[in-house]
Amino acid sequence: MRIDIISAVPDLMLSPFRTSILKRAMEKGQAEVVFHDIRNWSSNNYRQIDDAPYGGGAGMVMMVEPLDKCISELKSQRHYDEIIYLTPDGETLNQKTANTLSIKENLIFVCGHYKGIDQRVRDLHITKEISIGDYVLTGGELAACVLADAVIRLLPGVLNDEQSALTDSFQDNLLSPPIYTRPEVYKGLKVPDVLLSGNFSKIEQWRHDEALRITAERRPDLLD
Ligand code: 6GU
Repeated sequence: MRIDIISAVPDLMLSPFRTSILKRAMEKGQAEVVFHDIRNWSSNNYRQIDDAPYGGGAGMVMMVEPLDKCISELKSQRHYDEIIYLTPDGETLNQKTANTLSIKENLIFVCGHYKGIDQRVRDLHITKEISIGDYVLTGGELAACVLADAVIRLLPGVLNDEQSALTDSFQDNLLSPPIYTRPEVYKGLKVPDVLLSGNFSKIEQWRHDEALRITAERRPDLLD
Protein backbone atom coordinates (compact mmCIF):
# COMPACT_ATOMS: atom_id res chain seq x y z
CA MET A 1 0.00 0.00 0.00
CA ARG A 2 1.09 3.54 -0.77
CA ILE A 3 -0.23 6.56 1.18
CA ASP A 4 0.52 10.09 -0.04
CA ILE A 5 -0.02 12.68 2.69
CA ILE A 6 -0.46 16.32 1.67
CA SER A 7 0.07 18.93 4.38
CA ALA A 8 1.30 22.44 5.18
CA VAL A 9 3.28 21.04 8.12
CA PRO A 10 4.48 17.54 7.16
CA ASP A 11 7.20 17.61 9.86
CA LEU A 12 4.45 17.18 12.42
CA MET A 13 4.00 13.60 11.16
CA LEU A 14 7.57 12.34 10.86
CA SER A 15 8.15 10.57 14.15
CA PRO A 16 5.18 8.14 14.14
CA PHE A 17 6.48 6.68 10.88
CA ARG A 18 10.09 6.55 12.05
CA THR A 19 9.41 4.45 15.10
CA SER A 20 8.41 0.91 16.01
CA ILE A 21 5.83 -1.03 14.01
CA LEU A 22 5.13 1.60 11.35
CA LYS A 23 8.86 2.04 10.73
CA ARG A 24 9.27 -1.72 10.30
CA ALA A 25 6.29 -1.86 7.91
CA MET A 26 7.92 0.84 5.79
CA GLU A 27 11.32 -0.87 5.86
CA LYS A 28 9.80 -4.20 4.84
CA GLY A 29 8.00 -2.47 1.98
CA GLN A 30 4.53 -3.37 3.26
CA ALA A 31 3.63 0.31 3.38
CA GLU A 32 5.06 3.35 1.67
CA VAL A 33 4.16 6.76 3.11
CA VAL A 34 5.16 9.81 1.05
CA PHE A 35 4.82 13.33 2.46
CA HIS A 36 4.12 16.36 0.28
CA ASP A 37 4.61 19.91 1.53
CA ILE A 38 1.80 21.89 -0.09
CA ARG A 39 4.00 24.99 -0.26
CA ASN A 40 5.93 23.33 -3.09
CA TRP A 41 2.83 23.77 -5.29
CA SER A 42 2.28 27.44 -4.46
CA SER A 43 2.63 29.70 -7.47
CA ASN A 44 3.54 32.99 -5.83
CA ASN A 45 6.85 34.27 -4.47
CA TYR A 46 5.73 34.14 -0.85
CA ARG A 47 4.89 30.42 -1.16
CA GLN A 48 1.40 31.42 -0.04
CA ILE A 49 -1.07 28.58 0.53
CA ASP A 50 -3.84 30.26 2.51
CA ASP A 51 -6.00 33.34 2.13
CA ALA A 52 -8.90 35.15 3.80
CA PRO A 53 -12.38 33.65 3.40
CA TYR A 54 -14.83 35.20 0.91
CA GLY A 55 -17.73 36.67 2.82
CA GLY A 56 -15.52 37.53 5.76
CA GLY A 57 -15.07 35.85 9.10
CA ALA A 58 -12.20 34.68 11.26
CA GLY A 59 -9.36 32.42 10.17
CA MET A 60 -7.73 31.55 6.87
CA VAL A 61 -8.69 29.11 4.13
CA MET A 62 -6.30 26.80 2.28
CA MET A 63 -6.26 27.94 -1.36
CA VAL A 64 -7.64 25.75 -4.14
CA GLU A 65 -4.75 26.11 -6.60
CA PRO A 66 -1.80 24.59 -4.69
CA LEU A 67 -3.93 21.66 -3.48
CA ASP A 68 -5.43 21.08 -6.94
CA LYS A 69 -2.00 21.14 -8.57
CA CYS A 70 -0.50 18.75 -6.05
CA ILE A 71 -3.39 16.27 -6.19
CA SER A 72 -3.60 16.46 -10.00
CA GLU A 73 0.11 15.72 -10.30
CA LEU A 74 -0.22 12.66 -8.08
CA LYS A 75 -3.31 11.47 -9.97
CA SER A 76 -1.37 11.71 -13.26
CA GLN A 77 1.19 9.26 -11.85
CA ARG A 78 -1.06 6.45 -10.61
CA HIS A 79 -4.65 5.49 -9.85
CA TYR A 80 -5.85 6.37 -6.35
CA ASP A 81 -8.58 4.28 -4.71
CA GLU A 82 -9.63 7.07 -2.34
CA ILE A 83 -8.67 10.71 -1.81
CA ILE A 84 -9.46 11.36 1.82
CA TYR A 85 -9.85 14.75 3.49
CA LEU A 86 -9.27 14.64 7.25
CA THR A 87 -11.83 16.98 8.76
CA PRO A 88 -14.00 17.18 11.89
CA ASP A 89 -17.08 17.24 9.62
CA GLY A 90 -16.24 13.88 8.06
CA GLU A 91 -17.69 10.48 9.00
CA THR A 92 -16.27 9.26 12.31
CA LEU A 93 -13.46 6.74 11.88
CA ASN A 94 -14.20 3.22 13.11
CA GLN A 95 -12.68 -0.24 12.70
CA LYS A 96 -14.92 -1.08 9.73
CA THR A 97 -13.60 1.92 7.78
CA ALA A 98 -10.01 1.00 8.69
CA ASN A 99 -10.64 -2.58 7.48
CA THR A 100 -12.12 -1.35 4.19
CA LEU A 101 -9.22 1.03 3.52
CA SER A 102 -6.61 -1.61 4.38
CA ILE A 103 -7.38 -3.56 1.19
CA LYS A 104 -6.78 -0.53 -1.07
CA GLU A 105 -3.59 -0.01 -3.08
CA ASN A 106 -3.09 3.79 -3.23
CA LEU A 107 -4.55 6.46 -0.94
CA ILE A 108 -4.14 10.22 -0.64
CA PHE A 109 -4.71 11.92 2.72
CA VAL A 110 -5.29 15.68 2.58
CA CYS A 111 -4.66 17.49 5.86
CA GLY A 112 -6.49 20.76 6.35
CA HIS A 113 -5.06 23.52 8.46
CA TYR A 114 -6.40 26.92 9.46
CA LYS A 115 -10.20 27.04 8.93
CA GLY A 116 -10.07 24.28 6.31
CA ILE A 117 -9.73 23.93 2.55
CA ASP A 118 -11.53 25.75 -0.28
CA GLN A 119 -14.76 23.86 -1.05
CA ARG A 120 -13.67 23.44 -4.68
CA VAL A 121 -10.84 21.07 -3.69
CA ARG A 122 -13.53 18.87 -2.19
CA ASP A 123 -15.74 19.18 -5.26
CA LEU A 124 -12.86 18.41 -7.64
CA HIS A 125 -10.96 15.63 -5.87
CA ILE A 126 -12.08 14.42 -2.45
CA THR A 127 -13.83 11.02 -2.46
CA LYS A 128 -14.16 10.51 1.30
CA GLU A 129 -14.09 12.72 4.43
CA ILE A 130 -13.02 11.28 7.76
CA SER A 131 -13.00 12.66 11.32
CA ILE A 132 -11.33 10.88 14.22
CA GLY A 133 -13.86 12.04 16.82
CA ASP A 134 -16.05 14.82 18.09
CA TYR A 135 -13.43 17.35 19.17
CA VAL A 136 -11.31 19.83 17.23
CA LEU A 137 -7.58 19.52 16.49
CA THR A 138 -5.35 22.29 15.15
CA GLY A 139 -5.09 20.46 11.83
CA GLY A 140 -5.66 17.15 10.09
CA GLU A 141 -2.06 15.95 10.57
CA LEU A 142 -2.50 14.05 13.82
CA ALA A 143 -5.73 12.58 12.46
CA ALA A 144 -3.82 11.45 9.34
CA CYS A 145 -1.29 9.67 11.59
CA VAL A 146 -4.11 7.98 13.48
CA LEU A 147 -5.79 6.83 10.26
CA ALA A 148 -2.50 5.64 8.72
CA ASP A 149 -1.65 3.67 11.87
CA ALA A 150 -5.10 2.06 12.03
CA VAL A 151 -4.83 1.00 8.38
CA ILE A 152 -1.15 -0.01 8.12
CA ARG A 153 -1.26 -2.32 11.14
CA LEU A 154 -3.91 -4.38 9.28
CA LEU A 155 -1.68 -5.04 6.24
CA PRO A 156 -0.56 -8.66 5.86
CA GLY A 157 2.64 -9.38 7.82
CA VAL A 158 2.82 -6.03 9.63
CA LEU A 159 1.83 -7.49 12.99
CA ASN A 160 3.28 -10.73 14.27
CA ASP A 161 1.11 -13.49 15.76
CA GLU A 162 1.27 -12.18 19.31
CA GLN A 163 0.03 -8.77 18.21
CA SER A 164 -2.57 -10.22 15.86
CA ALA A 165 -5.23 -7.73 14.81
CA LEU A 166 -7.89 -10.45 15.00
CA THR A 167 -8.12 -10.31 18.80
CA ASP A 168 -8.37 -6.51 18.97
CA SER A 169 -11.04 -4.62 20.79
CA PHE A 170 -13.62 -3.66 18.13
CA GLN A 171 -12.61 -6.31 15.61
CA ASP A 172 -15.58 -8.34 16.94
CA ASN A 173 -17.44 -5.32 18.38
CA LEU A 174 -16.37 -6.22 21.93
CA LEU A 175 -13.92 -4.45 24.20
CA SER A 176 -10.91 -6.46 25.42
CA PRO A 177 -10.99 -8.58 28.59
CA PRO A 178 -8.45 -7.81 31.36
CA ILE A 179 -4.91 -9.11 30.72
CA TYR A 180 -2.08 -9.97 33.12
CA THR A 181 1.55 -11.00 33.08
CA ARG A 182 3.98 -11.96 35.86
CA PRO A 183 4.07 -11.74 38.85
CA GLU A 184 1.05 -13.72 40.06
CA VAL A 185 0.49 -11.38 43.02
CA TYR A 186 1.41 -7.68 43.11
CA LYS A 187 0.63 -5.45 46.10
CA GLY A 188 -1.97 -7.99 47.15
CA LEU A 189 -3.67 -7.98 43.72
CA LYS A 190 -3.89 -11.53 42.36
CA VAL A 191 -4.17 -12.77 38.79
CA PRO A 192 -7.58 -14.53 38.38
CA ASP A 193 -7.22 -18.28 39.11
CA VAL A 194 -8.79 -19.32 35.80
CA LEU A 195 -5.85 -17.79 33.87
CA LEU A 196 -3.44 -20.02 35.82
CA SER A 197 -5.61 -23.15 35.42
CA GLY A 198 -4.23 -24.32 32.08
CA ASN A 199 -7.82 -25.12 31.03
CA PHE A 200 -8.01 -23.35 27.68
CA SER A 201 -11.72 -23.73 27.05
CA LYS A 202 -12.44 -22.28 30.49
CA ILE A 203 -9.99 -19.46 29.83
CA GLU A 204 -11.66 -18.62 26.51
CA GLN A 205 -15.08 -18.70 28.19
CA TRP A 206 -13.83 -16.36 30.96
CA ARG A 207 -12.31 -13.95 28.45
CA HIS A 208 -15.53 -13.84 26.44
CA ASP A 209 -17.66 -13.31 29.57
CA GLU A 210 -15.38 -10.51 30.78
CA ALA A 211 -15.39 -8.89 27.31
CA LEU A 212 -19.20 -8.93 27.34
CA ARG A 213 -19.38 -7.59 30.90
CA ILE A 214 -16.96 -4.72 30.19
CA THR A 215 -18.63 -3.87 26.89
CA ALA A 216 -22.09 -3.80 28.53
CA GLU A 217 -20.72 -1.55 31.27
CA ARG A 218 -18.75 0.93 29.15
CA ARG A 219 -20.08 0.76 25.61
CA PRO A 220 -23.60 -0.75 25.59
CA ASP A 221 -24.07 0.85 22.14
CA LEU A 222 -21.66 -1.73 20.67
CA LEU A 223 -23.96 -4.59 21.71
CA ASP A 224 -27.06 -3.27 19.84
CL1 6GU B 1 -9.73 14.84 10.89
N1 6GU B 1 -9.22 17.26 11.84
C1 6GU B 1 -9.28 18.20 12.78
N2 6GU B 1 -8.73 19.40 12.54
N3 6GU B 1 -9.86 18.01 13.95
C2 6GU B 1 -10.39 16.80 14.16
C3 6GU B 1 -10.37 15.77 13.23
C4 6GU B 1 -9.76 16.03 12.04
N4 6GU B 1 -11.00 14.71 13.74
C5 6GU B 1 -11.38 15.07 14.94
N5 6GU B 1 -11.03 16.32 15.21
